[in-house]
Amino acid sequence: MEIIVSANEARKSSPIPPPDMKGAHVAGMEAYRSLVAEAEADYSGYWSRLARQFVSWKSDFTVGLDDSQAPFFKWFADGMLNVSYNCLDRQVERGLGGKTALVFEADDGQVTRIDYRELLARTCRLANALKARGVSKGDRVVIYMSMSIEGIVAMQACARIGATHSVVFGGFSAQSLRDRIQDAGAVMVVTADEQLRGGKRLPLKAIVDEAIALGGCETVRDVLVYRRTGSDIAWDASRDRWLHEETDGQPQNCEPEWVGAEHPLFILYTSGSTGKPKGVQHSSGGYLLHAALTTQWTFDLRPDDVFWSTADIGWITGHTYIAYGPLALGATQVVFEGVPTYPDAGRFWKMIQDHRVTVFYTAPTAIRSLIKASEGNEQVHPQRYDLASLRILGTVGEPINPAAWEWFHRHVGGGRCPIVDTFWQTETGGHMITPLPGATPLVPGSCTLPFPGIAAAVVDETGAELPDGQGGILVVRKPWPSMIRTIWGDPERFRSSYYPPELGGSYLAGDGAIRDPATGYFTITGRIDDVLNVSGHRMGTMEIESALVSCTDLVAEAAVVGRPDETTGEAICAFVVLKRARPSGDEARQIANELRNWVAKEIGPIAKPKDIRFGDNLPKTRSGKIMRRLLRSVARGEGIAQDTSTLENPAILEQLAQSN
Ligand code: 6R9
Repeated sequence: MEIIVSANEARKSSPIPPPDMKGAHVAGMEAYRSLVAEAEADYSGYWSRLARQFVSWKSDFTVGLDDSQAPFFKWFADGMLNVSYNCLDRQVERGLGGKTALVFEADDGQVTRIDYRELLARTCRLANALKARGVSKGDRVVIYMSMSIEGIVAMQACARIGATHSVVFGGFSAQSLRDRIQDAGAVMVVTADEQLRGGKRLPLKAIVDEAIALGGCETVRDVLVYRRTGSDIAWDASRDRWLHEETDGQPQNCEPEWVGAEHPLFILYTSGSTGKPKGVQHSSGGYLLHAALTTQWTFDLRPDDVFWSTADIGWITGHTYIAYGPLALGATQVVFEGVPTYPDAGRFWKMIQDHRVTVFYTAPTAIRSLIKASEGNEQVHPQRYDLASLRILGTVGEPINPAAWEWFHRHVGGGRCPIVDTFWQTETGGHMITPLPGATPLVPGSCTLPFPGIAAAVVDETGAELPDGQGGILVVRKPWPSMIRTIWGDPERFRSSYYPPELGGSYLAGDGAIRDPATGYFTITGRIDDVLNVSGHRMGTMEIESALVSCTDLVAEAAVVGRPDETTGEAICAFVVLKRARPSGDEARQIANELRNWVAKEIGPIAKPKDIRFGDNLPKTRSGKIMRRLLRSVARGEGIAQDTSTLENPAILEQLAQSN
C-alpha cells in the first residue's frame, strides 16, 4: 500500500459526483460558489453574518475583523458571549433539554446516555465547584483525562466560568505533563484515578503526582480526581479532592461568565520545529463560530443525526468536533472510551450498528489498521455488520491514500456515503480544505476545495502564487475567525512561526500542497518542516532528539527523521551515537529497547522510535551540520544517489545503512 499520496495518483481517478442530497446545508456547487463569492465581495461581512447566525451573543459585536495589530488578528472583539451557554443552555431553551447529547460507550461496552438538561446540570455543578476552589475567569486549568463524560463536562465547566482549559492527552508522560502545567501556569489539574483502554488500567493520577513532584508546578492548588476505576491511589490531603465530593451538593445552576469574543477559551499544546511544544491559544467567539459552522456544513449535520468522532479530547479534533461543534448545534453524539481493536477489530463497526451512527469521522491510520485486521479475520470485516444507518464519512489527521479511501468508501460506506477528507490543524481551529458532502465531487486522496471563506493558496518561498500543477507551500491569504491567536506566553514565536515576513502577511501552514490544473483541487503533500505525523499524531523531530540526548549515561548524539510506514503513515527513525562502542546483535536490540522506553517516559508512548540505528558517528557537513536529507534516504532504504561531496565522513552512510 502506498501511503504518501502523490498528486498524480489523486488526479488519476475521475471525480465522483455528490449524491442527490435533499436539503443539504450547502446543496450543490452553485451554492458553494455563491458562498465563496459572498466572502470575496465582503469578507468581514460574510463572517459577521454567519457569526450572528451560529452564535448567540449576550451583546452583539460592531466590528467583524480587526486587523489593526496584524498578525494578532481579532474577530467580533466587542461582542460578549459564553461558549458553554451556547452549547448547553441554548439547547434547553430551544426545547432540546430531553434530547440525548452524549451516548458514552465505555471500554467494556457499558453505555451511558445523558441529555442536554443533565449535561447542563453537571456542567453547572462542576463550574460551581471550581469557583468554590477559587478558580476564576482567566485562570488556567489543565485537564488530564481519558475519554469520558466528565472530561467534556470539565471543558464545558471551564468555559462556563471563563477559565482557560488546557487538555493534555492521557498518553503523555509525567515530564510532558509537567512542562505543560508549568508553561500554562495552571491553578488546578482535573484528572481521573486511572483510565481504561483495551481492557487495561492505566494510571493517570499517579502520573499527575509524578509531574508535580518533578517541580515547577507550584501554581497548582488543587487536583480534582474523577473516580473511574476505584483502584487504590496515593492521596495528598493538602491538594487532592474527589470530583464527586466537590460537586455533590453544588447547585445545578451557574450563571455563565460573559466574556469578550477574544477571551482565550483554551490552550492546546502541539509540536513545532523546535524541541518545545507550542501552546496554541484559541479565542471564544471566532472559534465557536467555526466549530459550529464546519460541523454543520462539512458533515451536513441534521437534527436527527447521530454523530461520532473517534478522536480523543486530548487533540484538537476532540475539542472542535466533540466538546464544542456538535454541542453548539444540539446534536446527539457517541463518545468512546476505548480503542478500535478491543475486544476485537470489529468494535467500530459494531458501535456504528448498535448506536445507528449516521456520520462517522475517524483517522486514516485507524482505517488502515482495520483493513489489515479484517484481511486476517473475516469476522471483523465491516460487511459482517449492519452499517445502513451511515450517511456521511470523514477523515482527518493525515493524507488518506486512495487504496484506504476506496476500502472505506466501499466496505464501510456501502458505496453510498460521501467521504469528507478534512484538512486542518490545531492552529486553524476547524476545517480549512474539505469537500462538502452535498456539493463537492470527490477525488480519493484530495481534500478538494477550501471551505467557503478560507483563502488557501499554493506559493513559492517568496510568497508568489504558483500555477496549478506545481507543488509549493500551503498558505492562507486572509485571517479567519477560528485561527490561532498567539502562542501562549510567546507572541514572537507566533509571529515568526506563522507569519514569516517573506510571505507578505499570509499564514504559513507548514504543509506542502499542489493544485490540480483541471479542478483546482488541493492535494496535501506533507509537512515541509521538522514535524512528523505518526498515526495522525504530530511529533517534532527535535522533541524526540532532545529526549534521546537527555539519556546522558548512554547517548552522545541523536538525529531523528521520518520514513513512510504502511499503517502509521510515517514512522520515527532515530540514528544514535552512544557514549560507548557501537553495539550490534542482541546488545543493540536491548539498548534500542531501553531507549524506546526512555523516550516513552520522557514524552509518551506515541513518541517511541520504531527504528533505532547505531553508528560511530552521524553524517555531517564540514561545518558540523547533521545532514538529515541523507538520513532520510538511509531510513527509507534508498540508495545514496545524492550528492555527498560536502560530507565530512561519507563512510558513515554505509555503516548506518547496514546497521538495521
Ligand atoms: C486536525 C489535525 C495537523 C497536520 C497538518 C497536516 C496533517 C491533517 C490532513 C492532514 C493531509 C488531511 N493533516 N489533516 N494532511 N490531509 N486531511 O490533525 O491537527 O494534530 O495539528 O495536525 O496534520 O500535516 O499540518 P494537528
